[in-house]
Amino acid sequence: MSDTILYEVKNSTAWITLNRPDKLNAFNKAMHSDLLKALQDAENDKTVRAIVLTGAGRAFSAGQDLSEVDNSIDYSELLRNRYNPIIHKMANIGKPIIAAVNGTAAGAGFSLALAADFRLVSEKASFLNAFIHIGLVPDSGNTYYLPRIVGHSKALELMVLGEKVVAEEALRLGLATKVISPENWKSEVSMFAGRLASMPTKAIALIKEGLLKSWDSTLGEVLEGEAHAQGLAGTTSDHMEGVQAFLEKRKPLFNGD
Ligand code: T3D
Repeated sequence: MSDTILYEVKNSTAWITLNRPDKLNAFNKAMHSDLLKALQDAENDKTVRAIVLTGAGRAFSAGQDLSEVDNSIDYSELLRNRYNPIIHKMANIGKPIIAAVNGTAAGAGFSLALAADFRLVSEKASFLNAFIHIGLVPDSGNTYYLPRIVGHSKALELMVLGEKVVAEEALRLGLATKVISPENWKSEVSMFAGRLASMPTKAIALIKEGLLKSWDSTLGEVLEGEAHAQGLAGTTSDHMEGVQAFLEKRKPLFNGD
């Protein structure tokens, strides 16, 4: 818990809330380090098996706090030191991360949502590649994840034209895992997180790792990676439980080990 980030663990899920609602959860310096710490806490806590990342108030995040920007800022260093470690951490945490996009996700806020493993999107939410409107280029992994999710051509369109993508369009593009009405928001996000938190966590970690590596691997490397990962998954107690439950015709009870 800090001024800029709320952190709570409930039902094996870490809830991380970006908490600068009057600035639409725009990132200042403290929020970068507080978010990274919250992600590290969730990673290190063995009771946590899913992570929800969301925003307080009406926005998910409006990206960089533009009131902190002046001529003295070295953008390359800002990205290397503040944003990039967060995006790396999200990719490398061996637990599923859900971006619960409650409202606008703009600029680096959009990038943050893209770096999550799932995007649950409120009917009231939208995505905006706002960078072009201030003469910047998409950053924080946006040019990595967006074309991989929506395809090169659509990604270029969203980056260059900088038009708002509303929830239903996000679903159509594959940007949203699911669109949720405001009335059912909290319960559906909790249910989805609970579902992930009760799954075989180590297998999910291996899936994340394998998929990430597959983008710049040959077929041979991927096949070897799968063989290695399956060797590890095959030694987990969750695998044994899955097989046992199948044979006993009952629902498996996975414990994440
Ligand atoms: O350091 C670097 O620059 C390199 C890294 C860059 C990463 C980036 O993220 S660059 C992109 C930065 N983000 C943006 O350009 C988005 C700017 N915001 C907007 O375009 C709009 O606010 C939204 C589309 C997100 C939402 O529009 P709307 O009409 O719903 O709200 P609003 O009235 O514009 O904003 C409400 C308040 O939040 C307002 O403050 P006020 O007038 O009530 O006191 C507004 O100034 C503030 N706010 C919104 N976004 C930011 C912000 N304050 C600081 N920084 C922001 N990014």
